[in-house]
Amino acid sequence: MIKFPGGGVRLPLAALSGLLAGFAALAVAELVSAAVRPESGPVIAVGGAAIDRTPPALKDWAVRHFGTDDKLVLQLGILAVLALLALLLGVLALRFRRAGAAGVLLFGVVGALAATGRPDSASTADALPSVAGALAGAGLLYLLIGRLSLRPASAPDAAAPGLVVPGQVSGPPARRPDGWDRRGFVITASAAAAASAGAGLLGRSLNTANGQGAVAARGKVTLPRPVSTARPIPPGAVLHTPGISSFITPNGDFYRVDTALVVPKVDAGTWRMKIHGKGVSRPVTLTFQDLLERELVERDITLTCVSNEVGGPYAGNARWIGVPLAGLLKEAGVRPPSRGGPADQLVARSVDGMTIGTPVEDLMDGRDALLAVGMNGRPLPFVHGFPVRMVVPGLYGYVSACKWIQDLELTTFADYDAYWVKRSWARQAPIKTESRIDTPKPFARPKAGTVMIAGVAWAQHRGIDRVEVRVDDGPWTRADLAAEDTSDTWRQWSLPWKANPGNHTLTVRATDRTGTVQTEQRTPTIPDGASGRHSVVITVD
Ligand SMILES: Nc1nc2c(c(=O)[nH]1)N[C@H]1C(S)=C(S)[C@@H](COP(=O)(O)O)O[C@H]1N2
Ligand SMILES: [Mo]
Repeated sequence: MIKFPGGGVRLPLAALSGLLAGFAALAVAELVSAAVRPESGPVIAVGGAAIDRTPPALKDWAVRHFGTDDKLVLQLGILAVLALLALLLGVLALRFRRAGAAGVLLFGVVGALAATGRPDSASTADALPSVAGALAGAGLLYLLIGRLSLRPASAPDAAAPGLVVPGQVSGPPARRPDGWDRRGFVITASAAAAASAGAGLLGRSLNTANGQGAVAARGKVTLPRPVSTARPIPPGAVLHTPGISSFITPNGDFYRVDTALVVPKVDAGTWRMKIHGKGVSRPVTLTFQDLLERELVERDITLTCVSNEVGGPYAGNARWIGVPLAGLLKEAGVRPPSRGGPADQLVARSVDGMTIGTPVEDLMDGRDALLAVGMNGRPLPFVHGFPVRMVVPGLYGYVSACKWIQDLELTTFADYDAYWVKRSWARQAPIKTESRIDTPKPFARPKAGTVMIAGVAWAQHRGIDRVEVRVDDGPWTRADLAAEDTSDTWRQWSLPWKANPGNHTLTVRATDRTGTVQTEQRTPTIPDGASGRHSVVITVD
């Protein structure tokens, strides 16, 4: 048991010192990160490292349960753990002053290792924010604990209280138990808190200012009119059943799945993308302007995440504007494997170090694989990959839809495993035929009578041929299918149902145009997407 001589108020003050030291460390790191690399402070670094190392099953669970909030939850979690450890280090420092300060330094090392170990880390300078922060924090803790240390009382011949042997009658205390520098502590603590707040705020605003150039550049982008516009959406393709997913997903409602704790703010004015690698006879480097000056096409394509559970929300349909990727690859001299090309994988690399590998054969088989620059009539939103991302009909996002692209490399699946493949997801992953009941919602309590069952079904690039619904163990009944926009988009469906009172299970299944019926075999999302049928249990009153 560690003893704290003259504990009392000094114990909570020591804990407070720990907290202040932690706060100072993070604030200084924030400020330094603005100079080294925007938004590269220790919490982001540790969070990023945690994301990279999270077992796939846990990450998948986090994505499912917190959705887009998973990153906020992670950062709040890290902050909570740090606060707790800071409190403990403060208390420890009261007894072992040097060890407490050294503990703060140790966290700096963890932050530095995390920062330099991230896939997008290019230099050891990424360790600077953590190191500087830790030095400031450790120094402050040492100083504050010094103020809390008991000063020798006026009697110079006093013995330390620890030397009193049990059984011996102790004389008057050699030090006054509260003989510490109250005034000094209050002054140091308040000055440090104020300085940290100042450094933190300054760092924050510098970091924000760093992104302003990119925001301004995006604001100035005017997308040229596509040479090939999307066919107008057929009137019968959009149902207006209340509760059904809107046919086109507005940008603000579009699902977001990525590993970026901080959304990259890429400046379109300085953006460059290289196409190079195996079988590339004419490597190219393109600017954003180069892309806008090419012939742009506009296509409706439904994107789906491999982490989407049966019935889950991670699918969205948008009208994309972009450069056909096949044409660019051909100009670079790339041939698909079926025409003797040596590369069977295109690896897209993003500014945040993500790598996504796509079969070259799929990219060049005539489907609308795009280097997208626009989403629903606007330049890509930052969260969806501004300035340039890939969109490939028929493939899950993790093998096709790299956001914030900065490099395209032709290679082989044998030679290179992309980010998610290293984390036990499949190398190749076409989207599985799926259907979802949007309405009624699970555990809804509609009134007896006619109830509209409705939802969406997708089998991108194959197309949906039929959707059927079953109530309890009854027969499969064909739902009314909305008109098809393209085989690359989802299809809405609905079925009016005469509902009798009681509990009912509604189940849906889709059949795609290859004749494949959505399997009832349940598989998890790992390694290549969930399968099974979506059911909803409701009570009819
Ligand atoms: N740079 C980068 N691109 C990425 C990812 C990522 O983590 N980083 N995630 C991929 C995954 S798993 C999916 S499903 C899609 C999602 O795109 P969205 O967030 O625009 O819906 O982006 C893909 N592109
Ligand atoms: Mo995904």
